[in-house]
Amino acid sequence: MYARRLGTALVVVSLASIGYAQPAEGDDASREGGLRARWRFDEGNGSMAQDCFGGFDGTLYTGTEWSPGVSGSALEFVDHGMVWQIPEAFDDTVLTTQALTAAVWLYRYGDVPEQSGVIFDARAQGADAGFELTMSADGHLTFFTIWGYHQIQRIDSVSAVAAGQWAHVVAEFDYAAGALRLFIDGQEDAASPAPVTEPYFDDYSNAAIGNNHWAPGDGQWGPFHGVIDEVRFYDRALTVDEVFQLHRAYVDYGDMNCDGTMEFGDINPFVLRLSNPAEYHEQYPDCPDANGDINDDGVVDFGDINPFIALLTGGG
Ligand SMILES: [Ca+2]
Ligand SMILES: [Ca+2]
Ligand SMILES: [Ca+2]
Repeated sequence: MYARRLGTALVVVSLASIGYAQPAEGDDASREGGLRARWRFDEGNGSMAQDCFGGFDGTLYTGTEWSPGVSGSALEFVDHGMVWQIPEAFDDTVLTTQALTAAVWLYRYGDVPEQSGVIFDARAQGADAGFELTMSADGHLTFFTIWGYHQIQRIDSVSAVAAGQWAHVVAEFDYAAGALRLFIDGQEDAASPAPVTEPYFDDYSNAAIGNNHWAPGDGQWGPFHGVIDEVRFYDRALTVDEVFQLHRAYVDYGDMNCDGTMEFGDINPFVLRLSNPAEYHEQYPDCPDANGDINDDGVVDFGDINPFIALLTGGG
């Protein structure tokens, strides 16, 4: 019934004019105070991953592959894939407020049944300080901070990050509020108390993205097993609304085939996403669900049909 109604509505759309405004990406540092590092992975080739904000450039370990990203290019982390040798000053000089937000886009392959992967690793040698963000084999996130030997404050996500599509993940440590929080696709997923009284930053170990940063020495490889893009760190806890807006800053509303514009070619993919999400993700593996969530309620469903049409016809 819904498909029939949708089909009728889209015939009407085909007679109308098109207007579409590309969302701004939100690069303006003054609007997002506290940004301290940002790895865009947009180089697309070479052996370095530049931090375009803080200058904490990392080196690609042999085997790290460039890949299409949620924005420009990204990096694939399987086997020995890793951005490493991120200068140790990253966490002991820029995160001195004892509050941090890590934000990252992830594309989880989900085909490794028994492996837990590292997203970001800033633990000190000897594990007496630092923090780490990881993902379990079934897609659940874990974020923890360490202060003093083995004094771990940890939070696990309630939800699993879906495999085979892009997801925006944010991990926060908020000293003032005494809380750890995790967000998935702009929505708070988990929160827990964190009565921290000691620094969590380490002062003598490099950081890494996508793998255990000691693996070249100890052989304990822990690849994320997927693609990571747009890694950001802030020296404060972003608000719930800021996390939501940061996620939305990357969304190309209505661009269901991810060709960079919204036009009539997006109608059939939009209908497919509504009627058969699995088939949609098979056909458009690089497209985030959020592109179809036109009304910003966190799901792609029939409530997005009218906003989609409005956007397509320039009325949205
Ligand atoms: Ca990128
Ligand atoms: Ca399109
Ligand atoms: Ca929606």
